[in-house]
Amino acid sequence: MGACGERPELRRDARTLAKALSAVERGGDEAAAVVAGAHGRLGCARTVGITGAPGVGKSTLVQALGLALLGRGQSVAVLATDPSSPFSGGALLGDRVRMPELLARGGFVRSMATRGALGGVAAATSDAVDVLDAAGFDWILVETIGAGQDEVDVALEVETVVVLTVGGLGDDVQAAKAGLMEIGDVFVVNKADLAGAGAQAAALEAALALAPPSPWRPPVIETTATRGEGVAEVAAAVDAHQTFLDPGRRQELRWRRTSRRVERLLAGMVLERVRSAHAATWDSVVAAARSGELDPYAAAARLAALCFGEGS
Ligand SMILES: Nc1nc2c(ncn2[C@@H]2O[C@H](COP(=O)(O)OP(=O)(O)OP(=O)(O)O)[C@@H](O)[C@H]2O)c(=O)[nH]1
Ligand SMILES: [Mg+2]
Repeated sequence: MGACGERPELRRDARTLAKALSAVERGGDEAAAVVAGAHGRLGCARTVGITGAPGVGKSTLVQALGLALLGRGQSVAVLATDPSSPFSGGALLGDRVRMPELLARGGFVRSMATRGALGGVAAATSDAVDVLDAAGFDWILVETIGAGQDEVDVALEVETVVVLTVGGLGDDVQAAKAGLMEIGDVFVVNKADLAGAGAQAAALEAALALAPPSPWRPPVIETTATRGEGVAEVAAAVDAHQTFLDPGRRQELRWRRTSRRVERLLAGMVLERVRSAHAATWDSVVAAARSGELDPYAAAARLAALCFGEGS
């Protein structure tokens, strides 16, 4: 890992990047080759995830934050993941279209559909982050819908997680329902121009106060992303969290992420191997589980035994 300030010319040829990201999207050997090519040129980009329920203003905030970072003379790539593609098939071009200013100012924006990639959307995201990191971007902003475990996994692929909510949806802390309280480093209540933002911010503060003491205390910031209000505060909070991530903490994050990534890929590979090498048995065991003849543990154990050549 060389000195980040002395990296060679940015490899931001849009076509090369697009090809590499498409390979990552397809997964398999192609993705493996792209990731191998990026390996050894990683670790210089700062990575930030922006997650939250559909429509809370993630793309709007990402663009505004991206513009603030570009304004410092730094380079910015945005990755929008689309984990629920069957339901939001139309979102593919949407995120590009929603960030015209960022594109006009030289930001790179890419939406990813990750159907079928080995290890799912989190695997494809980490591969794509590698591609953009190796390409020399200073900042990689990952937008993802915070709606379930997949999205929590995606958020764990980045260093700084920004959880976006809005007010006016009742007393519940939306972030808590989606399992996002634990992973947020910065909490943002967007649409502060509408009613309920203050109450939502107070509810978040109250929920955070219940968390065990930790060396990083996540701030709660109100924004009106459409007007750029509060965006400088979000950028400052992201900076502060990045500073908090001293080399030791950053290294630890990277280790944990790498372990998860290896495990995820291994699990996917083993599953694929068993499925293709023992297709007939696979079908019959799954059928037996479906009919209730085998319980799920017994079915999984029987298929697992195939990996190690024990029984059939
Ligand atoms: N009033 C108000 N509207 C906003 C604000 N920020 C975003 N919006 C609007 O909210 C709508 C959704 O914004 P997006 O940025 O597309 O939200 P998103 O979270 O990226 O949406 P998905 O990617 O579809 O989940 C758009 O019509 C925005 O103009 C804000 O601060 N105030
Ligand atoms: Mg969006």
